[in-house]
Formats: sequence, C-alpha cells, structure tokens
Amino acid sequence: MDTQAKAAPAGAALTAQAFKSDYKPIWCPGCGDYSVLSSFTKAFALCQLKPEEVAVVSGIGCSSRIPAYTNCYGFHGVHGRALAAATGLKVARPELTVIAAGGDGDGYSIGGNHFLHACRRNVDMTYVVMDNHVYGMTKGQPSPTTEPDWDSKLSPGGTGLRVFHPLVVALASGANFVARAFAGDPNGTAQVIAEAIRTPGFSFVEILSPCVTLRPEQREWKTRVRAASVPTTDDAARAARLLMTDDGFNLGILYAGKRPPYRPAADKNPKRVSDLEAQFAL
Ligand SMILES: Cc1ncc(C[n+]2csc(CCOP(=O)(O)OP(=O)(O)O)c2C)c(N)n1
Ligand code: SF4
Repeated sequence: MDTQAKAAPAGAALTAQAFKSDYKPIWCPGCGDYSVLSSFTKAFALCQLKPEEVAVVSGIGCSSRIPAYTNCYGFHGVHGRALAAATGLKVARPELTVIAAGGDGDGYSIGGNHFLHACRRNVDMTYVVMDNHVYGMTKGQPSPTTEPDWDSKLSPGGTGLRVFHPLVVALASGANFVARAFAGDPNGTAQVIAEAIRTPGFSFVEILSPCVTLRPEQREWKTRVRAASVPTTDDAARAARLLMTDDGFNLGILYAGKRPPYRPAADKNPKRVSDLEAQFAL
C-alpha cells in the first residue's frame, strides 16, 4: 500500500482516485474487469473509507489480480482460497473492511465449498465475483457458469452440464446480502458494492464482467441486462421464489437480510503470537 502518494488533506473525503495503485492493469483491452476496478474505488470513496482501512483479498485468475491495482492492503493468494484468507483476516482484524474478490472458476469450482461455508458463517465482509462464464487466465476452460452448449476447442460441442446458479446457492447457504451487477455500468455497480459493504454480515455481489478475448459474444451482454423488476426484499423465501425464474440478467440488490454477523468471542482471540504458541504447547 502506497500511503504517501495519495494522501488527502486532513478531514477531506477521499476520491476514487485515491484508492488506485500505481500499477497499470495488464488485462486485455476491453476486459470487464477494468470497470469493476473502477467500481471498487468508487465504492470505497462512497463509503468514505481510507485505503488503510480496507483489505482486498483474492485467489488466482485474471480477475484475482485486482488487489494489486488498488492502494489498499491486498493479498493475492491461492486459487480458490480467497474466502478462507479473507475470513481469517476479518476475524483477526475486525476493524478492517474486507473485500474478497475473484472469478467464477476461482469461486465456484475449486473454491465452491468455501463459498457455501462463507455464506453460512456470515462473517462481516463482501465477496465480489467477476463472472465471465469461463476460465480466462488459463485460456478458456468452461467454468460452472458456462452455458452447456458453449462450443470451444476445449469443450467441443459444449459440456452439456447444467449451470451453477450462484445467487440461489448464496441465498440458500445463508448469505445476508445477495446482488447482481454489470461491469458495463460502473456507477451502478459501485452503488451496489457500497451497499454490500455497509450491510452487516456476508454480502455476495455477482458482477457480469465480459471476457472479450475468449468470449467476444459477451459484448452483447449490454443488450441483455435489465434492472430487476422487483425491489430488494428481506424475505428469503420471496427472494428464492424470484430467483427460480431468474435468467441470469436481472440486476440489482435482490436480498438484504437481518441475520447478525458472526463475531468471535473476544477473550478467545489471541492477540500475540506468543499467546497463540502457548495454546499449542505440548
Ligand atoms: C490449485 C490450482 N489449480 C489450478 C490453477 C490454474 N488456474 C489459474 S487461474 C484458473 C482459473 C481462472 O478462472 P476464473 O477464476 O474464472 O478467473 P478469470 O481468469 O476468468 O478472471 C486456473 C484453473 C491454479 N493456479 N492453482
Ligand atoms: S483473458 Fe478475458 S478475463 Fe482475462 S484479461 Fe483478457 S478479457 Fe479479461
């Protein structure tokens, strides 16, 4: 984190620019992840956070490069394990705003089990998945959200497999906030991420983020997305019924619940490494 370069005058609210690092993203021109990065920094500014109050934690993938491009604390970890690292960080340092981020391969394939249990645990953090329905970084293997008939060199004729529905799984597993956004609308996406951060508990935001290189047809997503026709509900049963007819292109905050977040007992939380060592001493 470069805390010196973009310090604002004392008391002044920070702009989105203050959350950008000096590293230039190496995503392909036109990749949706550029807009998601812009939505991250706008959301941090909307929440009036400071870079040193935020940690962005990721796995591996094109999308998982995002921590390096913010000026916040960051951890670019192991494929599929962003949520494990983020959960540990939030429990150990509850004063930090923790954002876990990554792709659909990272979060729904190898990290799928962690996704279920992060929703169930309801630790107060936000999980953003940049979903492009493909493994971008490793050149185009189908992911759990890839359409069954997507024909490619690596999946001739398509996988024929039913798609995974992240919002249904998040809701059923206990996430306290469930939303979908579109990278092509960076301001709307920033508002959704800001609301996810403000809502206590585990907030899940699925962002449709086109991979223009491996799935150029996703440029047409801009003509398919629409604002959901229903307002946000705190009734999980109602949200579940709505999701049963969702085609994957309804945008908005579908569900914002009231489940209290997980909080570890303070006295069981060792503050020093020597205390932790003492607990494991034989
Ligand atoms: C344990 C492990 N298995 C596999 C890989 C190879 N790998 C790196 S990124 C990736 C998939 C990335 O796809 P996704 O998470 O959807 O992100 P995207 O690149 O599309 O943003 C895979 C399989 C790895 N790095 N580590
Ligand atoms: S391969 Fe796809 S996901 Fe990766 S940077 Fe390029 S456009 Fe983005």
